Amino acid sequence: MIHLTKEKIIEDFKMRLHEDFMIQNAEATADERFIALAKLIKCYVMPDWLRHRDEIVKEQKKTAYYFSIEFLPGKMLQTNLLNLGIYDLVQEALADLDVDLMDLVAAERDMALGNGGLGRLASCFMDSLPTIGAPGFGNGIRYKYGLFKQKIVNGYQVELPDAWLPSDGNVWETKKPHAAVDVKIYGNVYLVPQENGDLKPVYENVKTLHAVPYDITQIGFNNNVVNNLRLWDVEIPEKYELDYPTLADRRRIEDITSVLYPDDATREGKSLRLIQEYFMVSAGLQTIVKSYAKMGLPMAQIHEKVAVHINDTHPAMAVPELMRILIDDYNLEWEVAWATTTQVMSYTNHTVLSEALEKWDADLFKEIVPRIYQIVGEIDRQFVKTWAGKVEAAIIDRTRVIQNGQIHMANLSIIGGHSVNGVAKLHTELLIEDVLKDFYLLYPEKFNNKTNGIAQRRWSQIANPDMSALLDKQIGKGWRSNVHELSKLEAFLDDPTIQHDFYQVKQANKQRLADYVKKTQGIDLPIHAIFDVQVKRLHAYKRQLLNVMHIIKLYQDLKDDPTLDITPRVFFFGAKAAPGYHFAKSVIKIINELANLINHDESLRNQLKVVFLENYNVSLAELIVPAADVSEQISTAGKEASGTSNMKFMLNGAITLATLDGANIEIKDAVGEDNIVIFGMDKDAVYDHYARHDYNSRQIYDNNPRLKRVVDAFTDGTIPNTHYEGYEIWDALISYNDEYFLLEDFDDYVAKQAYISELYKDKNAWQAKAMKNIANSGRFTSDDTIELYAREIWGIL
Ligand code: 26Y
Repeated sequence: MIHLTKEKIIEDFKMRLHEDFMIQNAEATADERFIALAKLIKCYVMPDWLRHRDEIVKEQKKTAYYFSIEFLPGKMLQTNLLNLGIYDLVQEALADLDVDLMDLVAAERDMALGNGGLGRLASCFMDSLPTIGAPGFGNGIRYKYGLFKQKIVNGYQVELPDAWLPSDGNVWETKKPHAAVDVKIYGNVYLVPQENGDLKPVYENVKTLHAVPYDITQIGFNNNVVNNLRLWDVEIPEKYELDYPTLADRRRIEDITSVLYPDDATREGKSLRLIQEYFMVSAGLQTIVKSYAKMGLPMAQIHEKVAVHINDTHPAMAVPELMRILIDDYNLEWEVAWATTTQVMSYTNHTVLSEALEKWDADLFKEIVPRIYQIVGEIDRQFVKTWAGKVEAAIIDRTRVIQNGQIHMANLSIIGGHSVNGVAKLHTELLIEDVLKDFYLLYPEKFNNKTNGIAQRRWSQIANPDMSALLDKQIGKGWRSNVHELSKLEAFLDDPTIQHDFYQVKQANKQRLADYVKKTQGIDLPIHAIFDVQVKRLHAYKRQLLNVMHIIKLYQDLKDDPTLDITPRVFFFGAKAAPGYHFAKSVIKIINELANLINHDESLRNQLKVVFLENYNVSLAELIVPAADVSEQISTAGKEASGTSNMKFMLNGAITLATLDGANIEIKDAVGEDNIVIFGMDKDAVYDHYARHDYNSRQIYDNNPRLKRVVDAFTDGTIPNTHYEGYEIWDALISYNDEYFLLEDFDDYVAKQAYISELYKDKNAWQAKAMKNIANSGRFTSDDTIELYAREIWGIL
């Protein structure tokens, strides 16, 4: 990057304001200043970006393309400044102009083109890929509306559109009209024999979409490497304007990149979703193949220069789409095309929940992507032919791509690629032993584990500047570029002065969160209380409800004995429920009504507070995570593939309260059994219940009076305004046999919560544990995770 001084930044910044807004700094708004600074950053990185791209082309470097239907970067300003190594310099330059950098940060909108873990992981990888110097680019969709904005009205979740994209575009992106490609959907396809005997597809009545890319620079940490995240938008091609004569026709096309995950309850919603998936995959692959073709190497060896990653099954059509391009456009034989395609493709599974294993009705598939349907049919036939007679017929029936008129996208991804990975050790084990065991029999060599990681610079240096400064003081600044140096903190765990310093930092972070809650909800929070946090999507398996049951128990204890002293606690929840997920929405209503009840009950003497934080997103996480004392990771064992907030909390010194699930197990291995609080059934105990069909929640309820009282609180009027929701929950727990084993795990959970309350009284012991978590969090850096993908799956390093 060019050499920068404070003076130069000041001069350039003023110039930007003049040129773009015709305004002097003193009169500019935070929005204008943010845009001016962002444009300046783009300008500064441009030489690196161009150089890195040229280098890849010139050296013909193998490149990985991460295909994902979600990216969840949050804000980019601070990360970009930090990675460029100009954070402090810019902060000082702005201060000279009487501008607070944080006001500019506040002006940036969160880019929330994702739902949760999977999208956030994709963005952590976008940060880590350039950081390790790997040629790895993202490929996704430029949604006009990201994940909905959550409002809580009368305790209920209300979803509003998240119009994150300013009308003149996102300041970080660059539109690349010259790189647009056409994507064909609908119509009929016939195979017509050519003179040489080959069959060529002829299309009729297709609809042609114009895919226009927007590129967002992804800046490596202090290494002058800049990669690219390419997001596709749809336009109506001028050439085919007549195909879309009415406004309604046009709108239907624009809808394709309108919203992340349109409601798929209707056939129309489903079509839109399928079109989104194909649109992104086809536009991405056409571009990739074109740039490979420019190298002048044989198409049959494309796998030597290109790796395509299928992030969950949404981009699984990458397999038949690459086959289509190689066969139809480059005349490769099926076998040759298949050999290279399977070496190009790799797939990550992010869930064991059967409802999330994507399937499409063959009829719909055939209607929307007729040529892809033909190719999938051939993939299926070839698969059956390959394995017939070699393994039991039943195995083939369960693993083939087309079954009972449905296309199984996970099967397509596994058969069509060379690598299948889970996202934590236990998750990968479960894939092998249970969910994908038939595939493991066929292709054991494809399976591998890549435990998730997080962009640690964001979750420490940016989100927790006070802790970062303290770390600098104790262990030097080396940890900022090599996060494994955090282990140096191990030497100070028992030093009371340093413990106290970390305690002070935590308290200051708690105060910031408390101020936010006061400002947004008018609730006063005691910061000497334990800040106990559960933030993640709302889902039955994540068991927010178990947390609620413990709160009800504490409430009942305090009401029974008004003189009772407990370690004061503030319980924080942040969670969005899928718009059509009824049960999850009822849990949100219950939490809000319980919060209302508890927060206004003076007889509790401020010992208990409950806060539901509206519209949980990446930016809010940056405020919450540094303020947590306790990190709730309480999913039913075997259900949470990995979890990644668990790693963020650990890095910020929270104590993990967890089941032996997902990456919690690896956190336990990292910090030792004494430094994590584990409760409840493990995966084997859960699976034993499945095998024996012997779980009986009613029996547990009948035999445990304390638990019964808690469960009955949902229906006996304890929690106001929740008559309907209370019965729904009671039914789920008792009438429908408690699918996620809350009742069985309840007693142990309560006991371990009591242990945490005791532990918190000993500030030194608590801080030693908090510091041990920080010291051992280095292994969860996504820089290391992505290095393993780069070496072991993609072969790009
Ligand atoms: C097909 C559709 C129903 C679908 C939509 C979203 C399927 C899956 C998803 C998203 C899954 C997801 O976010 N999974 C999470 O991925 C994280 C990153 O690997 C994990 O840490 C987390 O445990 C997992 O729930």
